Amino acid sequence: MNVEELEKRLAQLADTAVAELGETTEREEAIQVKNRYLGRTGSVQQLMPVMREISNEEKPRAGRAINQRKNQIEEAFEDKLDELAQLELKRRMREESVDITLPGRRPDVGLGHPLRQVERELISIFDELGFEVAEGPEIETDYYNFEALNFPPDHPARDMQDTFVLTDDRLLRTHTSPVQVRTMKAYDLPIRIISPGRVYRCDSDLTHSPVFHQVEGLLVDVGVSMADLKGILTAFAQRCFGEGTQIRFRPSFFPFTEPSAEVDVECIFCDGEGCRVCSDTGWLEVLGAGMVDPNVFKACGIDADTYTGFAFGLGVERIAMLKQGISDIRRFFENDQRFLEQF
Ligand code: FA5
Repeated sequence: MNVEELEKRLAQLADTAVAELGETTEREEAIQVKNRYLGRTGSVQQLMPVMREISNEEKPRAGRAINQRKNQIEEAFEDKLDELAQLELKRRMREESVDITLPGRRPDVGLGHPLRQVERELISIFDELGFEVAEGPEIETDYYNFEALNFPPDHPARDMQDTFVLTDDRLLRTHTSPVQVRTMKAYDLPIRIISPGRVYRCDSDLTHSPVFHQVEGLLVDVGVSMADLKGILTAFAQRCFGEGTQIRFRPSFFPFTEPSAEVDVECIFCDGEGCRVCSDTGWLEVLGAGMVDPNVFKACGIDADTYTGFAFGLGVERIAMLKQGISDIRRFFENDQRFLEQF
């Protein structure tokens, strides 16, 4: 074989090696092709004995041809490995990528209890009307819950509020009115407070719960009249139930207020027309109120000739039931998540 023939042979080998490498789709396959041509027993190596047939002058030219073709195959092999690595990378990116168009999973977020929501709203309404929050204990003495509020011992009015008695002198407070007494005894006049909190009565049906919440209101100053009570409660009703809501006072009795009234708001379900919720009266009862009885002032050391005041007490559950259209008070205390999540 002369040098021209060797060059031709090498060119053919290199062309087929490059073509075969071009066909490969796996790294292992490409390595096998390369070894078949450039390995120790590969096609190029098998041409080596031919060198003996080539004249000494032509040997350098033959050597250059061998190296050139070896490099050509080597380069095609390296290019192929790069190409396969790029394809592999693209495949993995496709498989492992995150689909950002998938809808996310919502975490369970805790919400305020419907009663707490209404209580907060009531506090913020009275805050706007200038009332500060005062608090008192849930375990009370007979003195603060009854005696100082003008309930004489053994007076039948005590039966109005069925009491959970703890010891001779301790009981679970039946209303938030004891905070009136505590505040009047502890603070200077004038006083303008509300007192939200939990109260207890031995009482249970669709509209009565043994544990419920009240918000007490108390305003004491010189020259406070029933007209101020009506003005504050009207402003409250319109903020709580909507612009233009009317209220009415019905005569009532509480030992600690004189005169006393029960206050109704115009039915928010029928705008006063009469419906099932208001038993066709057009009105809904929401709270008790009245002018502070002089005997209560006396118990608190306040001069009833100089000062007058009004007080009111509303049931938070009752207001929440009206605002949220709930017909059974027990729903608030069952902790049924399906119910609570609606608010
Ligand atoms: C009182 O408790 C008086 N302390 C309110 C008061 C304060 C009058 C200041 C005058 C001056 P009464 O027992 O009516 O009043 O209760 C007030 C409100 O609490 C009621 O209108 C009602 O909305 C709510 N309520 C009473 N009992 C229950 C109960 N068992 N479950 C849920 N709400 C109740």
